Amino acid sequence: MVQIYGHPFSSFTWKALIALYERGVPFEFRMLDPEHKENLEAVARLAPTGQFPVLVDGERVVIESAAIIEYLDLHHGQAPPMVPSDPRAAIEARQMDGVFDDYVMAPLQRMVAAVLREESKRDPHVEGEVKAALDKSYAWLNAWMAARTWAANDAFGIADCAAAPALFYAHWAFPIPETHAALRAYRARLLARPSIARVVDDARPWREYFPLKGRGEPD
Ligand SMILES: N[C@@H](CCC(=O)N[C@@H](CS)C(=O)NCC(=O)O)C(=O)O
Repeated sequence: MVQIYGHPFSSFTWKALIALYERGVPFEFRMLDPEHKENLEAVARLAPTGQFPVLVDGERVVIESAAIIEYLDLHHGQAPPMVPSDPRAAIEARQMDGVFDDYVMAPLQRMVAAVLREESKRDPHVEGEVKAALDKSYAWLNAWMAARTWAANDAFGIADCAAAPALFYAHWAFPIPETHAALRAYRARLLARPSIARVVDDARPWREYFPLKGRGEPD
């Protein structure tokens, strides 16, 4: 059976889990926490900088959430592929996967890293720079989503797997303005999807550990 190393509160673990649930793939979850040192050691060995999720399928190891999703498309599950098999349509899917990872999740991770640093070593410019980046991303995504249900190709796919955790956590820390109705409606649509409701619910016990909690409402 496929094994997935990750943590239920981790955004990139969500991305892989959503694809696993969407495609109905049975898997064994390998928890990354201090009680499971053997899992931490495995990930430190398998991923270049110990980042997760990591998928293990027999002898095969796949790192990077997007690569894991593409691997599942090819080898496991029954649903339509998360990345369309038509290479022309796949461009939009990969484009939007990158947009959510790089222009929503990455700035948020930068902010999380900044506040986890001890106070005397914090860079005072990070918050303003992250907010400016997210303001631009939110405005662009609001226009992109104006006539769309899902982020790419009119079908649920890899871009939505990336969007769900990115918009969930980003909105919690830097609320999406009410004027961005299309983007807010898209986030609500994502949260109503069963695969995504499941990862959100499974992560509830760790909410108090979100370093940016208290700035907005998660849902
Ligand atoms: N590009 C990677 C990003 C993975 C990533 O940033 N994972 C976070 C958890 S959400 C992580 O490993 N954090 C721990 C660390 O950076 O040491 C992917 O798509 O899988």
